[in-house]
Amino acid sequence: IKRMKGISVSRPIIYGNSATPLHGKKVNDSDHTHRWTISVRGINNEDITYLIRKVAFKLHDTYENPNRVIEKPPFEVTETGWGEFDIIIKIHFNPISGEKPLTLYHHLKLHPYEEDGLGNPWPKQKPVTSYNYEEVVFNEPIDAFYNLLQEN
Ligand code: SLL
Repeated sequence: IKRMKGISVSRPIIYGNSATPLHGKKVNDSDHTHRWTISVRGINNEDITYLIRKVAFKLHDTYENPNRVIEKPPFEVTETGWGEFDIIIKIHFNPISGEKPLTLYHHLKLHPYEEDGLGNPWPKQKPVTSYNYEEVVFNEPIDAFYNLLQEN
């Protein structure tokens, strides 16, 4: 294996969640209050399949099968629930890269913590969002992976 000595390549990804209240609409007779989606994606919805092989989202243990593995885009999980919790996101890169998986943590956000800044309450239908930007750095990538990064 040949590594690109002294070279680092970075690629941006976005991860996080959106959530909307169910406004009392019952889901399977549960006490769920929100529908939410946790996702990992490229910037401007760029295709990141060259980079990512699969994404594992570890949900709270109150969920059935809390370990959700998504093998193709969109790399996301949509669920309903009543509470906020930390989601462990494990990103497995394209095997050609030889890179170790990257683990990220995201606090699922359901409730707006702020008003709109003008003292008005959060609009009822407006989704609550919490997204983070991550610059993934590959240090001294394997040459085949380096070439792939240059092509994408
Ligand atoms: C708490 N830290 O203790 C939180 C945990 C867990 C949320 C929140 C489960 C939905 C279901 C769900 O919403 N769990 O499967 O019924 O408050």
